[in-house]
Amino acid sequence: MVYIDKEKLVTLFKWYMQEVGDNLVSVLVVDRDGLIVDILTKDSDKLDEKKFIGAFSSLVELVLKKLTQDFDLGIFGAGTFDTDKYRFIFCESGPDHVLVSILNHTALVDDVFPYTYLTADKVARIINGELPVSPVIPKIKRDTELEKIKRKMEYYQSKSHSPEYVYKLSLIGDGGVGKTSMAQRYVHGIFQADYKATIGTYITKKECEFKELGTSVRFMIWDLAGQSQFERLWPDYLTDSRAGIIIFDITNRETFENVRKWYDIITRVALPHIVLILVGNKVDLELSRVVSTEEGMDLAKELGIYYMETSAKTNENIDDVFEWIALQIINMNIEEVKETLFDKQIEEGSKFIISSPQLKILNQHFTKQLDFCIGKSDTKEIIRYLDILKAIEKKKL
Ligand SMILES: Nc1nc2c(ncn2[C@@H]2O[C@H](COP(=O)(O)OP(=O)(O)OP(=O)(O)O)[C@@H](O)[C@H]2O)c(=O)[nH]1
Ligand SMILES: [Mg+2]
Repeated sequence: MVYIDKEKLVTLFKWYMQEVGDNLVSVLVVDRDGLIVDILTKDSDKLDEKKFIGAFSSLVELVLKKLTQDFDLGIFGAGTFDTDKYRFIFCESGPDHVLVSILNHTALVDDVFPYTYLTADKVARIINGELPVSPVIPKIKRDTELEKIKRKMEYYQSKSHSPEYVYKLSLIGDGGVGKTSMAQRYVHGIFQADYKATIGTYITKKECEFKELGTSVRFMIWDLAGQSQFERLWPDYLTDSRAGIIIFDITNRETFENVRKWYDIITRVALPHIVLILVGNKVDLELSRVVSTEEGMDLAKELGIYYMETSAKTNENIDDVFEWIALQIINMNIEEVKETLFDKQIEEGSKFIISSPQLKILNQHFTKQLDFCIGKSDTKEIIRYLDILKAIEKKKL
């Protein structure tokens, strides 16, 4: 019998209920035979919990049996079931458990589903017990078109990069390409060989620090479930992404062919000027490679983004991918400052606030970026930065 942190499960259920609101009457985790592992019921003192469970457990068991048959065929992810009073959402939560959400029958499941999957993924991780899991459920915005435009306007008017700001970074690509492995490698420094498909999305945080620059970029990493059964949730989870890593598996051509689809999905809902990078993962499996580096580069060029190759298994280039994104974010935000400094230098000959070590570091980073340059215009931009830095340096000396 595995130990399950029930306290954490209940805290998670509470968050889930809070985010979904009054329509969510009860949350249960059951095993595949329909036996209840844990339950939280709204206003449990008002409702007689035992009676409540009694009334539902046979129904839960019945529906589960049906779903489990499908599950054996490998197609069970989630299902809904309506009675005249309630709506049930069944959502697979790891190999042995199912999250059952009981809602008022008037509830709109489309609004609830993004939270359900997120909760189910966290339940699976809590039961698995290998890694720390936060029981916090973030707000998931489902905007109207007008709200979207409003927020884009706000974005354009927003101030430059601040280390306090948390950037939403989404990891996308087909199921099994290594998104979760990449996130876990980067955040927790581990690699797991067994494949556990992500349910909904898996969220972690990490700060990418640049000591020499005296700044850092904080990421909230949204690792998306790539399997197609989660398709209708993708736009909700990807909304407002500031950066994205599109991943394919260099040993699986189909995942490469779907890159364009992922590019379209994310650019439709992300913030303008999203920082994107294409990544070919699993380079440790060189003998099974079916997509060449050139093909990866060509596609990236076509999409106007950068390309890198990684291995979550051997940790090759993993930190670099995230660092590269962080630097792009910094670059986008310091461009204005740099230009002002440059103009000042020409017009007034005034002193610069930029320090020599900072100058050196910026130089190194821009030079390093030349290695990853794809489009001609990008190269021009970076050379321009380098020229500005050179001019600053000359003036300082
Ligand atoms: N050899 C090798 N295997 C990898 C690498 N990255 C991931 N894997 C394996 O590939 C499988 C799938 O990895 P995941 O990270 O779970 O894939 P995912 O993209 O998150 O999949 P979904 O959650 O279904 O979208 C697992 O068995 C991993 O161990 C890699 O760089 N090299
Ligand atoms: Mg995953």
